Amino acid sequence: MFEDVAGSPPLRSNEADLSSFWMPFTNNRFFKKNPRLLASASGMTYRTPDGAEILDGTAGLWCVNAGHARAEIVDAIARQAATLDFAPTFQLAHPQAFELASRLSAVMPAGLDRIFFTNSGSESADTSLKIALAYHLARGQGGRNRLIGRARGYHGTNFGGMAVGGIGGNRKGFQTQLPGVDHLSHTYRPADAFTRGQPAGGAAMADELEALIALHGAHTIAAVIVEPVAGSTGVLVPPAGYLERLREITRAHGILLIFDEVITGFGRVGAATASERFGVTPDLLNMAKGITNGTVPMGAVAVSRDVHDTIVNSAEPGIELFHGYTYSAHPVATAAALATLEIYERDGLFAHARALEDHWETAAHSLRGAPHVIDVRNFGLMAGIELAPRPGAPGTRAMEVFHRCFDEGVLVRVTGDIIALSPPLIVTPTQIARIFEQIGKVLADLA
Ligand code: PXG
Repeated sequence: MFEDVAGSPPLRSNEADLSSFWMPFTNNRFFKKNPRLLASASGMTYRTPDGAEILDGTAGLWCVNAGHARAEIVDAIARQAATLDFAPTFQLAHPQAFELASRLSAVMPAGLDRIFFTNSGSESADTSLKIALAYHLARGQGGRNRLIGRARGYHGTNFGGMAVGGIGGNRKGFQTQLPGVDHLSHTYRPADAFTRGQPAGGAAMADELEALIALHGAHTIAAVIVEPVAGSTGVLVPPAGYLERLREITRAHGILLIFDEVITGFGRVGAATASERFGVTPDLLNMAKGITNGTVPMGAVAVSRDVHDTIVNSAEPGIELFHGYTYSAHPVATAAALATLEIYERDGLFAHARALEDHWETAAHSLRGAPHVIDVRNFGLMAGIELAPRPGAPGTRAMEVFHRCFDEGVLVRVTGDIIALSPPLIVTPTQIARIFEQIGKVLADLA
């Protein structure tokens, strides 16, 4: 509310503007007293409305993998909007939707060559869970309707993803959750602190799934969903053998395995997918974010031929899967994704990220011994720097690092007391040094 009264001080336009936008996952009351705004971006750099340059240590929100404002993507979006702004994909389609699905299936793990389009990671999560349920029903095993997620897992904020997610704060404010959901333990062990890359001992940890199967019965379980590397809760790297063992157990019991690769897809771990990097192929693989380099909302689920064919071939004549979105394979998002894949391939960005990984690891671990740092974790071009929380005020120490780094020109991301880093894959060694030096400088001077 504002008073438009003659004689009162002129209304600052930004006051009115800031009040209407209810910001997601934000302390709105704090932000609106201390706004930090981004006005433009190119390459590795954001600019504030005042013209200050901010080095992007987070690829926006884990999505701008090829760097900002790539001309080919910008042009493709503009051209597409002018040529075919929208086309339904219910009972109609446009050619680029098919082209993109084929191109995507070529970068997915072998066998995952059926693509369902969504508009976000959250929609990919719910889509993958629904496909898993439809698959078992189509096989005459409709009793398999239990879904298994993992503690500290993040699969977005829709009802399915929220339920299988393992973040208490994202669930406990909402009174209704999907029934029949259980969770594996997360894979973080404090004893693994400062491990470079993957810790050891993952197979034994994954054996916990056998215990859940013994508890519920395999005949009640539809799917297990995990992020190969948990991103949002602070870069939790899977211990060696963990994903392999999950695959063995799920396969042995007829349970589908879903990898949520919304963060790990498109080069973040030095390969097209974490599945490829770890050599473990799930039945369904969820994407979003980097699929369009963050430019236009889009997500997708890559589905195995068997899961797809089981559903499609066993359906009554007519629609086989009663699911989809107005904007599934939206023409503008499709054009952005095609241009993005072209850049990833032409510039060899996934291999480039892989080649930078050792350098990135060394730079990240240079913070070992810096004040408050109790762990450094890394995989691909991801790093988590965990700080000891301030007694009685968890989260405030990392939040202060975020604010001070921003004000001194480096964008980092924080979750709890963990600093999470995931730069665009075009980052240079000099920029990597700048990111970690900036964090070190702030930590040296932090209560
Ligand atoms: N799955 C995973 C693994 C994700 O990381 C989603 C699903 C949901 O995607 P959408 O597009 O619906 O937001 C995500 C999203 C953070 C952060 O700070 C991470 C995400 C989103 C916002 C912030 O770590 N990941």
